[in-house]
Amino acid sequence: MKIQVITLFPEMFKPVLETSMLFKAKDKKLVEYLYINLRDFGLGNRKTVDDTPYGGGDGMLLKPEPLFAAVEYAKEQDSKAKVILMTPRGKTLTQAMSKKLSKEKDLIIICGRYEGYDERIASIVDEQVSIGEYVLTGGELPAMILIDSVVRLIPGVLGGENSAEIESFSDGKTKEFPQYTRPEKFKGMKVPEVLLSGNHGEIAKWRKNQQKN
Ligand code: 6GU
Repeated sequence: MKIQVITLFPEMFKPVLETSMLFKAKDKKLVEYLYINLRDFGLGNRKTVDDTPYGGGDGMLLKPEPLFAAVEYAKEQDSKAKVILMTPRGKTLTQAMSKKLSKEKDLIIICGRYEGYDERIASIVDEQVSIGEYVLTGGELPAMILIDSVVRLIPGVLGGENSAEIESFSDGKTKEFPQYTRPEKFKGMKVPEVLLSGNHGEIAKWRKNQQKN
């Protein structure tokens, strides 16, 4: 999967996407991250990307021309990619959405910034996505969250786990059961007896029961 990110702050992504599983996914060539700096599509000598809102109001909005030009550039690399706009006004990201997106061939993700963007960008976007009921300063952190949740579902990314195991949590509602590792006793807290029993039937029953709480 090729993921192109349109942002004014490409440097925010590298520490996150170049670490741990997200880096391993790239290293295994299961995913490719490309950053498109919106500033490069800014207008005039000053590479302007924002302007004041019609009708008045606080703050600046991302202008349509640089946004359209950046998306057109990304589409030239990848005409079939799905275009996603990160915005607090979008549909809230769910595990089901991530699963669907993980089956896409490629993605183009636009990060909103400042106080907003010119609404006309919506006309060339396939989906508007939010990550929850709160407002952040920009779409960069939400984009990284979306990328993390999508990339881990690409077959081969989570090497050690089998897909059935991933599947069982993939509705996003079924909680993971609590787990323990050595030592058996730590600061007076003991690992539940059933997990030490070797009785696989009882262990499975206990885990299922724990997921209901
Ligand atoms: Cl996608 N963007 C911003 N700026 N704030 C958010 C968000 C997105 N999702 C939740 N809050």
